[in-house]
Amino acid sequence: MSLSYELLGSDGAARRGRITTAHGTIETPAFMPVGTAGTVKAMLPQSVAETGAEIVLGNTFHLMLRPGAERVAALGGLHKFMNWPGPILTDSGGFQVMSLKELRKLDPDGVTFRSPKDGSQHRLTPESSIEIQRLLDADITMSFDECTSWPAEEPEAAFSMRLSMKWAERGRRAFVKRPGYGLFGIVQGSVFPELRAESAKALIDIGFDGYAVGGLAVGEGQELMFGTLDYTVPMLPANRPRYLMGVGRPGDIVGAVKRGIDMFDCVMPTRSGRTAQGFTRRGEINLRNARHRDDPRPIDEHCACPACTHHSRAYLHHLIRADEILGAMLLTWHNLQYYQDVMRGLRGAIESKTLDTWIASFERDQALGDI
Ligand code: PRF
Ligand code: ZN
Repeated sequence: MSLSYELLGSDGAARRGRITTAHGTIETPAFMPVGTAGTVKAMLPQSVAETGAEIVLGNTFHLMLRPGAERVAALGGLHKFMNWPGPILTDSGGFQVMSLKELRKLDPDGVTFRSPKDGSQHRLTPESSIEIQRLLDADITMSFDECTSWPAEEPEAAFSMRLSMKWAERGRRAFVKRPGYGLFGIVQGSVFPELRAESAKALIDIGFDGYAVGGLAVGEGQELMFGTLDYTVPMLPANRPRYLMGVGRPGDIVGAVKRGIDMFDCVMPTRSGRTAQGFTRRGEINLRNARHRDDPRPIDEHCACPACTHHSRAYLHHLIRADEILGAMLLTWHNLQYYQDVMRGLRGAIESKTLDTWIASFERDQALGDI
């Protein structure tokens, strides 16, 4: 038996579910903090768990280069290595390699690239990506794909999507089935309905334990992203989890949950936490801004995170201006707490079938702005 998905309830297209993996369960809709290099930056693993996160994401690309997948395997796998006992999903590397631009070369069999760290040459194929993710001991392995760049003409998007589908099939064959572990396929096809349909069908024919929607949040904007989800998500099997890759801001997540997505990951809360950007019920704030200099209030009086329970905006502003590490730590914690609070709110609203009123209230608060 691979990992399992249980549909617990629904409100419109939105789903309340539970994924059971080898390392524990994940209540969905879920947000996965990004732990690219075996760490959710600036957070202890137990602090990540305290925010309510039940699964973190790791990256094939970064970990194969440093410290190396074989080394992680010899040390007992990524859970033990980073002291995160819960579920881990790893991205397959293709998306990260693409950002190298001139340092990579794509061919029908895979991607050759140079390490941005030391210039050494490496290669990823559908099979080697799956093998690396097995060595890392990922509960959820992602298919090796090409994220079609934006904007793309239809022929180019079709070629790219069909390559990803061939790779998905090769990955499925290379994947070693183990109880509680699973492999997800990734739907591509840019913003073309016929291509998304062809991609979804190809993946469903191969058969995966979950289905991701890739190739979005790459510059197309929220309206086109939601439009693509409107026709793509209904093509995916109802008895499998659905994951929207690399999304997003709180408003993007809320809109995608409404459209039937179960899982998300994004660097936004963690990266922003290191650049003074805070996410709140009242929208986004920049703690570097001088308006916070003399403010004794917390970021959000309703937030249970350490930044909000023990510290003023004035203190956080000071830490950030002084480039103190604690500033990044506290703001990262707050942002992850806020994201998990949003997910908890969404799960509760789906359970009670009050998602529309919950979303209306969420949008009203966001529009009010910080006070
Ligand atoms: N493919 C993979 N990882 C991803 C994406 C994708 O399309 C995206 C798109 N937003 C983020 N991360 N493998
Ligand atoms: Zn807080």
